[in-house]
Amino acid sequence: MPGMHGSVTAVTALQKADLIVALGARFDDRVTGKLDSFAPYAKIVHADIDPAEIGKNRAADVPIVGDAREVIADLVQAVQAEHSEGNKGDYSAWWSDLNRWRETYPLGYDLPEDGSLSPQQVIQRIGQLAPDDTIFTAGVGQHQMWAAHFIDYEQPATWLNSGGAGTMGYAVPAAMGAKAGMPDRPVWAIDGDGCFQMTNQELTTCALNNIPIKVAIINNGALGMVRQWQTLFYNQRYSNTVLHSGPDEQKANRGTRVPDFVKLSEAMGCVALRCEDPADLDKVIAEANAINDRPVVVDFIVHEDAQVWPMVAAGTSNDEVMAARGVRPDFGDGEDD
Ligand SMILES: Cc1ncc(C[n+]2csc(CCOP(=O)(O)OP(=O)(O)O)c2C)c(N)n1
Ligand SMILES: [Mg+2]
Repeated sequence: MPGMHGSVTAVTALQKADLIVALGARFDDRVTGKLDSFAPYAKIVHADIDPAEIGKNRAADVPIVGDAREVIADLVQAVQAEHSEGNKGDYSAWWSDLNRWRETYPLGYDLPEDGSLSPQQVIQRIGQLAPDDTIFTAGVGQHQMWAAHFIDYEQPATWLNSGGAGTMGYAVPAAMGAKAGMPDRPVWAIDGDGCFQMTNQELTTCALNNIPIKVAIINNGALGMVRQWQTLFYNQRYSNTVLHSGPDEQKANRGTRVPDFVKLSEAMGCVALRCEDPADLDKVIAEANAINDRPVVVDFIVHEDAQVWPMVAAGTSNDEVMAARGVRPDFGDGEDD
């Protein structure tokens, strides 16, 4: 994934590429960062079914209007024709750069020191314990980025989210749609405690109409993504991002979170579970995986200060990607300037 919370390798590869083939891309600000410094060396082949997208943000050197399925087939033929002319290109130096960046800047996270649940670990374990054909959806915020980073998607169309459109509340209805369309496949909604409050009422419809989705509320007691910006750029002024009613200490506020998502979900006809202790994580996920006749909601009480890395701060250039906690990557060969 490139962009504001993309991997260092993906962001850097676009910044240093001399050719980008973009299929159905919007070149939105979450991907490009500061637009006039995005991919400065790249020629752009831009294919999109909507002619209004071509050249909207980034000028296309080769504009193609068409269905991606057909465009890809034609592009493959064109590349094969070049190859049979002997024009293959040598990408070994490029691949060794990419592999070095991948090894040096892998995605990762630290476990909280106070023994509370790590949101990244919760999401990673849900991904690992789910069958390969599971469909995942996500809301918008930190949990969305972690669901993109830490679940290994094994099959196409198993990751449904609103991307840069940022529509909070997407996870539950998207999961309903996926489950209604593919009733034999497990569907997990990875949701935030903020997002869940926008569309959770649809769970009543799930309970009444036999749409047994699974919902993981990554409950950090906060509008976490906005809180992250407040931590990093606004001197920890947590204005209007606190979703719990108790004091700010993590352990102290566990009992005072409003609403109580377990009671709320039970009231809507769901099985509701809560997990607060890392030692219970796998057991609770397995319990949720085993229930297939009713919607299940798991309230995972996670640490509120976990942050999403890497990050390109809003309005800055992708060249300024921070690998973690403000640390700029050092490519060791002058490549970082
Ligand atoms: C309708 C709407 N309002 C506000 C935002 C800005 N926004 C982006 S992420 C976010 C916080 C989401 O909180 P939560 O669902 O708890 O997710 P977390 O970041 O804590 O994982 C907000 C308010 C948005 N994308 N959409
Ligand atoms: Mg939250």
